[in-house]
Amino acid sequence: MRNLFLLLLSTVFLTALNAQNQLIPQPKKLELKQGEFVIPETLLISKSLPQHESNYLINRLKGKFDIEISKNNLAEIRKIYIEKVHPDEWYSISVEEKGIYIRFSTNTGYFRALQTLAQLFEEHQHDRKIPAMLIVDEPQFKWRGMHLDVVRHFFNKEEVKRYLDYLAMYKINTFHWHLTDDQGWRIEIKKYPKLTEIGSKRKESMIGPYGDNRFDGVPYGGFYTQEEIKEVIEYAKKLHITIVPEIEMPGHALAALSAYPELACTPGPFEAATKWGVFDDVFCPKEETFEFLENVLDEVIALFPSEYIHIGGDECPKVRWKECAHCQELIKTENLGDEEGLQSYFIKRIEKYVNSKGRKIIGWNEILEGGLAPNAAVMSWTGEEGGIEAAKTGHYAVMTPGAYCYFDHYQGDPQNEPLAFGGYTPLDKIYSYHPIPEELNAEEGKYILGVQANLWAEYILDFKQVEYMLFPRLMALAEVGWGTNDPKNYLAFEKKAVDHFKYLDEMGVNYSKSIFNPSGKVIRSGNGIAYELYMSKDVHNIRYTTDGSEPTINSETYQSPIRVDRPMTIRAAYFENGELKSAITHQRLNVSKSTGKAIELVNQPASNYSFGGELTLVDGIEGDPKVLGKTWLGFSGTDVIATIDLGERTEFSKLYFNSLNNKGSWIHLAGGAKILISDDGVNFKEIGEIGKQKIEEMNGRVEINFVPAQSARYLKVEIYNAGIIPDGNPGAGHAAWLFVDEIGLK
Ligand code: TNX
Repeated sequence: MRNLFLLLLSTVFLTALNAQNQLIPQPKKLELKQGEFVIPETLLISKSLPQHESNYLINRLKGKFDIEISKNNLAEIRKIYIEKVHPDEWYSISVEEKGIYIRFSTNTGYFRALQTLAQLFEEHQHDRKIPAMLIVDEPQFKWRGMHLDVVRHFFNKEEVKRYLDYLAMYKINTFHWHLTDDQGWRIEIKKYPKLTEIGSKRKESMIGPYGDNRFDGVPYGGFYTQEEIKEVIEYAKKLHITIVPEIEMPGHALAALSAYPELACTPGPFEAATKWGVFDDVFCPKEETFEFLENVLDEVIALFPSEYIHIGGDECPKVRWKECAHCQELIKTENLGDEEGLQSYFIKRIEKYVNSKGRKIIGWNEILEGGLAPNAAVMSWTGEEGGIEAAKTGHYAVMTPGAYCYFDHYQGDPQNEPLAFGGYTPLDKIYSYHPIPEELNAEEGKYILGVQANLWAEYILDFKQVEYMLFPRLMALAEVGWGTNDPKNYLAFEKKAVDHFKYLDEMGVNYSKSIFNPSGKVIRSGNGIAYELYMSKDVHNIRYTTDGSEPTINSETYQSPIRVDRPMTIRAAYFENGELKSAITHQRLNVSKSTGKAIELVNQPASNYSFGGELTLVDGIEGDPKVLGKTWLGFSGTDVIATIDLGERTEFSKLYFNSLNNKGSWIHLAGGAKILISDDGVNFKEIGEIGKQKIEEMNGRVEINFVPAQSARYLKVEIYNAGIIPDGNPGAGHAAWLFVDEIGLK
């Protein structure tokens, strides 16, 4: 009897807990209470609540619930009172047996409350009872942004509105609209019609991986008229989303120059870019350029009501400025020192203009180079350093570091994913982010306006793929920005996200199911390697094979890391209740004489390109050109100097390694390599060398044969960085990246 009672009690308790577990972003404070609100056949919303917003709820839940605005003051959903004392986005919801009471200071607060309410209703669509509870909620960050690049590929106004719908559902409040770049100008400017007549079109587009250098031969274009822009801004306003437009300068300007070549330092002619990357032809800092940009900004400012105007500022090569007499003269007369000073002068002038119109500028972290404009805010993308520097000097910053916030990166093992930019940013990675870096004290931390994720569209061909890259990562971003993400409890968050999939299904959203796919990584095991499978779900539901066959429910159950003592392909899949739930992942492992041996590096790889540490170089997995983040080690400006201890004197006749060629991402083939051996690990003797030209001929798949065979215990492999990126390449003037993988020995 007592047990039965306990059982009943725990079921009651569990139901209570289960009854309310799907809110994303998690509210700041949620207390469950006794009792429940039973959802009536027709639910009335008080007519004293802001009606635009109430209509949103009615539409959002159409077909699931019958909701009406009341004719008199009798209603189940009621406003308590409006407290002007709270911040805009603050709200509280009290669900009681008699009704649902909402408090807020502004219509925005009410709208955020309605998102919570919509999720509560959806969760209880079938039992039609919402447990009594009190929610008191507000975001930690006031900038919770999501960006969309409509240049590399164009998404029409209806698609952009749909995108805004998605952002609103997860309480994202800022939409960063990337409207101009090298590959196209996408906003009508009345004073300069050629910007769209000519600048919105490109001859063709790059297809496939950057390194393939292939083009489709199909003209591409698209832009928004000012009428369409207004329509989208109106739409966003109803969703309480601010749109921050971006007009890129001084770099990423080829499309503008194709229409108005006189704004460049050289005569042209120019064409909108057909490939991705960074281009040398940029706006020339002459008077007519400033006049042009000010006129463009006038129209942009008249359209967009946002406090901030994004002026780009990233990746501006200085090659043209170096050779331009006017620019050099300007550096002298204005005492700017060098081209970086000139970039800073450029941005400061634009800032002054934008400020004179009552607005502020925000720019990518390169606007720090040569000195930041006085009132500018920084969008920190190459890492967190830009944001830290800004905050420490009293400037506002939005954090959007590539390693956490780039939704153009892969979200699962690349072999199961559509082609993406590179990198590896799975759901748990974005979920683990905290926008205020530890380097900042409390006072400085206040300058972090918030967080944003970016969706660059080089490899995003249509809106279905936009959805795929956005979901479910948008949900994690939402909690990061709301300040309620709890990385220790990632699995609880993942469960909520999976629960939301059914709503996305109902809406026909093409979200990614990559979290169901098992991932694998190589670990050391004895003096060799083993392959460990991992995923956020129970790994014991994984079945795998090593003989090349497809895993089925009858295949081996995964227990612990699989010993890899010979070349093999491991195939694995996740099953639930006997049913295949994931893609079948596969990994080829090439065991050679160096695989799994102790390896030491003199220079360390960059932290965001060292996924598996130095073992990556001898883990039996060949670097995959499709993915930069996982199978390679990436070194910025430095050489690979690796010493491998083979454990005992070992004979070998061939050494091989891969060096990646991806100039668009600033990754250059190695400039040369040397092989040395030793028996004591101290005194090394050179046994082979290979030059830059040979490496280029082999396109980075380097093989060195030894006749006669060599024998040694220690092996030192030196692979040299290409140095400074030469002019005419993306990133010219910066240190090249060297990406190396798999040093094999046969
Ligand atoms: C860098 S992020 C860029 C973009 C690319 C993106 C691809 C930034 C300010 N510039 O032009 O699309 O990388 O991830």
